[in-house]
Amino acid sequence: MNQPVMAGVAPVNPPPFVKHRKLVDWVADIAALTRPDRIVWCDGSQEEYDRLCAQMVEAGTMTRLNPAKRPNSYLANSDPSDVARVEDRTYICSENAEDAGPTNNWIAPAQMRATLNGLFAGCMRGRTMYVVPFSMGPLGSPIAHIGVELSDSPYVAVNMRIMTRMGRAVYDVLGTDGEFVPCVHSVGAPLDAGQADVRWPCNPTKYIVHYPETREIWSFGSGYGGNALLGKKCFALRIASGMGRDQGWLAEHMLILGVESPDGDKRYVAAAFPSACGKTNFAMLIPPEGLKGWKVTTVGDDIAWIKPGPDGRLVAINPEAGYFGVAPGTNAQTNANCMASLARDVIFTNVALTDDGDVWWEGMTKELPAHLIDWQGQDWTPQIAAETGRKAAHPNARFTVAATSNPVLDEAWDDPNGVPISAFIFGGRRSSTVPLVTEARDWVEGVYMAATMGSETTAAAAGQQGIVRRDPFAMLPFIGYNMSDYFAHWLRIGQQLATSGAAQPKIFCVNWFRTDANGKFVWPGFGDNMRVLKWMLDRIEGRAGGVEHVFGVTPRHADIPWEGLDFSQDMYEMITTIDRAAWEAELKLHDELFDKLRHRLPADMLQVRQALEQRLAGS
Ligand code: O2Y
Ligand code: MN
Repeated sequence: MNQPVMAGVAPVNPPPFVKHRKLVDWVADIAALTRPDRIVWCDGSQEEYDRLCAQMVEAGTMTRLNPAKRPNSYLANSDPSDVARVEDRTYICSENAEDAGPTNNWIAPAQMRATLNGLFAGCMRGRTMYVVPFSMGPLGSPIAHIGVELSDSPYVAVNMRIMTRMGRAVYDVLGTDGEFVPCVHSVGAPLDAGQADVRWPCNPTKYIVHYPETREIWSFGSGYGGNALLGKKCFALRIASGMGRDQGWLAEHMLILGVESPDGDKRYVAAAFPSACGKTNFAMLIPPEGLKGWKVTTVGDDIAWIKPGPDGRLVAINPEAGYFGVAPGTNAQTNANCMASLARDVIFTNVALTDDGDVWWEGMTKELPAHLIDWQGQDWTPQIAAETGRKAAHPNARFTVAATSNPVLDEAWDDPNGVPISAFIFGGRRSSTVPLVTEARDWVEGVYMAATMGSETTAAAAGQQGIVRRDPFAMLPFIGYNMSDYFAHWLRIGQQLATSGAAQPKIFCVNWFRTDANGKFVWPGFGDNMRVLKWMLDRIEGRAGGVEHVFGVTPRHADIPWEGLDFSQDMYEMITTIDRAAWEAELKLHDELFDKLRHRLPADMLQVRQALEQRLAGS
């Protein structure tokens, strides 16, 4: 495809398999603005991946790990200022501020475009601009959508190859005029002629910007994770949530797992938990010995796109093709399947390097290594750690690995038709108040439960840690429009299911994190969460009992399968009792949330709140 050459601008030179005029013109426009030295059209091949990794090893961005220990794997260490998503620099730039809503940062699109035009002008000088075509979801699936990321980071290009279906086949799906979401990314560190590069270029000024009406993403200044791999949080959640609202589907911060009973009955559930609350562990759960014969398989560990299928039922795909999981705390006990996934072909970011060329992070082994190079390139020993509190790995250190490395990958994970969803699970991290598990009595009550979820801030977002915040649907940092409209959209989806006669998935709320008087977790969690999952499946089949309380329906001790676990009635009460005073205080916090969201808040939410208060008063 011919493209006029502009003086001083790298030639666009699209390869013959690119037949999309609008795409080529857009690449030319962005090159004219950002002025890269060269443009590389990624084909997604192994050869290209190996070449870019070798280039980054040469540049000092990555270290190749000992192939005898960790074949075909790398360690990247970021700049210490660029280690997590930057929520305070993330914007939803809708024309109307009210459409972004009170939970999002908003700047008028024209003003933001003026700012970004200034920042992006010449920002790729001295660098290569990679054209990264990707499909979110199985190629050609009716549930999938396409994006193209232009980035001056080879780290982004190789991570996108793992995290998405990236490469040449995407152009075949795009054809001459297919739709794609344009994503522009720069680390914001142009190089003058002859200027030496740094290991991890980035810019102290950061902007992660979404234009929902034109469905564009612009990211400046960060090379890390969700800020830079634009298919993930930016596209698959913030932009896609708006597409879902307009087109009648859901883009959710949810894992998807398959559960198969010993009799071979299989169901799929989708579960939303706040960032770094063990979603990957739940998605790869190994049932305990006592529940032999049960099998859990992974469709996805972080994001679900859910659409009504041909028969009206909700079906889901994982739009991603890999996992960008938190390393610290992952070990053979907490997640053996994940550890097996990480045996080879991994990019680690911000973990520590062992003396024999392998990786280590806090919680990986009980025994501490005698010596490491920490995530900032400094010597680390257990003594240094004890004296200074310095971590070997950053708490938000990550691994990037292909879904196909997961030993319990579901057979339908790549099915373009998606998998039918039988239940939604919403989980917060609460040390008190919220019971281990509660079933909503109906869809509206379930939406209320999800809307009022509370959780603690984590290392996944830069800023303060350990503060409880409301995190509706675990979507607070990821919703691309007004949160109240999002609640209304969920209510609408429920109504549509009801009127179409398709079964509404049941909605459950879980809390693995209640603590005892000493602040210790009471529930063992991890594989034992299978016990709760089994109760949910039995409820779906109408086979299990429970007790109704102010908030919904919770199993009695006798309703949970306890084979192989000594968990007394007293302990169970500790994590399931409804404390009236705590709930009265909780309702006040719900009011604070609803007050913030009052402008477009659906009346249903206030009605459920009212009913809850009345039940509490009568309890
Ligand atoms: O810090 C980052 O950029 C990664 S955040 C992340 C990565 C994978 C899955 N979920 C999350 C999240 O913050 O929810
Ligand atoms: Mn997440």
